[in-house]
Amino acid sequence: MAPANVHPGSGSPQQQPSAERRLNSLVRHLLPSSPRRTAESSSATLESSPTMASQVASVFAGIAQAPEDPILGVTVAFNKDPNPNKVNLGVGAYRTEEGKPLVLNVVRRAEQMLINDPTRYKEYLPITGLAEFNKLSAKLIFGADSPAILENRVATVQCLSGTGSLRVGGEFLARHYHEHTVYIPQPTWGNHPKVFTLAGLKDVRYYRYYDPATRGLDFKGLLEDLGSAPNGAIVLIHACAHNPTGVDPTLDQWEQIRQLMRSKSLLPFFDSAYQGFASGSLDKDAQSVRMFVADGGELLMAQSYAKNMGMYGERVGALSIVCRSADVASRVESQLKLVIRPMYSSPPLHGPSVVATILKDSEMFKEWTVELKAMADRIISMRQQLFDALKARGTPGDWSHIIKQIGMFTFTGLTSEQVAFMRQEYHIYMTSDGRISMAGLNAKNVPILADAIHAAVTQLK
Ligand code: KET
Repeated sequence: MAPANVHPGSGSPQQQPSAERRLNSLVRHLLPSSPRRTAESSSATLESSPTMASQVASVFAGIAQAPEDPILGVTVAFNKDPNPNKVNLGVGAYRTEEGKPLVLNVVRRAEQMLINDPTRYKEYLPITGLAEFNKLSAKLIFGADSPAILENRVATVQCLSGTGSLRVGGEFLARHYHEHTVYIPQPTWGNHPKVFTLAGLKDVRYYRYYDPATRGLDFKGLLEDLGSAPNGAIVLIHACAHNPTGVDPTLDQWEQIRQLMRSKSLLPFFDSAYQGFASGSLDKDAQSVRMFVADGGELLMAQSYAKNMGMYGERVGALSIVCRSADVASRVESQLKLVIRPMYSSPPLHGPSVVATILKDSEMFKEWTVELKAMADRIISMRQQLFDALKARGTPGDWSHIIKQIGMFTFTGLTSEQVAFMRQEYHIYMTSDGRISMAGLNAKNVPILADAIHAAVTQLK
């Protein structure tokens, strides 16, 4: 049956795909007649009429509601809370003393320079990203005088922040590395097991890392677990500022870990999401990684500029694979391209351009390190303030781990019930494992948090 009125220019019924034609005809049949109903207006009516649309069963009808992400879901819940005094200590994102997100001055300056440059265009980047950014990123983490860089043994590709770097690295290993067992610390960033499993490394296992009794490193457990791992297994290592525990090995412990791993040919996969946030020094925070590079062995490195340059939403990161020779590195890079191209083709341009502008200019680089140190120092002062506030309240328990742990988080030891209580009664939001993002604290909300912790530990034992 031909439609009574076809709007000029809307195409003849013969040009419409047949399923759409049948649907339009059904709508016309079901709807009360109107004087001028066209093919265009009929389909618009279908879409804008919830009653009509809901009468047709969805092809996705069987889909279950997925749970929110354990970390990013905290922000979703926080945003829904109308309480004006609510506090978000969930996601690891830096906030100023005024509780506002921070764009570093040096980043603003670099962005302005890029905008003012009329020679810049928006062509696709190569599959591997911005070459200059890749070189500078490798130097930042491995050191400008790194033998691996000088010998051209590093394959670096720009990726979508730390997560994307882990994912591309994981998929590369799943395709080209003989061992698919990957060891991650217990506990670790919640996304690690999912990223590796979906990348094709299906055998994800945990190694002991944290001892709740001492609130410190379970060094003995760590050595035992890595010692009994199959030769060649992949080991995910937090380069510094371990998330969520804020507990890092000492240099001496790193050395023992390195020796053990190399003796068993365990392949290190470093995750560096917080370079500069642990100590305030970029070089100091890269020491663990550089020890592993110095021995000439191979490793993977996932780097993120989300936290240390505040580039969160720009998704800027890099994956570097340190190889034994330049020849191997070049072949590795060629295979990384085959992982990336069907995934997202090529990475974005703006973020790495900003980062490269800063890294290559010694004066801007210096300005960055000053701003980075200021962020790290503010977090350290929040640790002291929270510790003092709990002491002043006589809150039961030893809270010295708040000042001992490093990086963005404090792993408080609060139970999930206590966390739920604090959300309910004080509108304080944190992850259910008791992790607090210290960067979300300021002089105004520290007393509220201390009151909440005090109430939680005294009322819910
Ligand atoms: N590694 C670790 C250890 C990490 O904590 C994060 C982010 C990432 C990688 C990924 O960051 P990216 O933005 O992809 O560069 N952690 C914080 C944010 C998040 O969960 O996405 C967090 O733990 O709150």
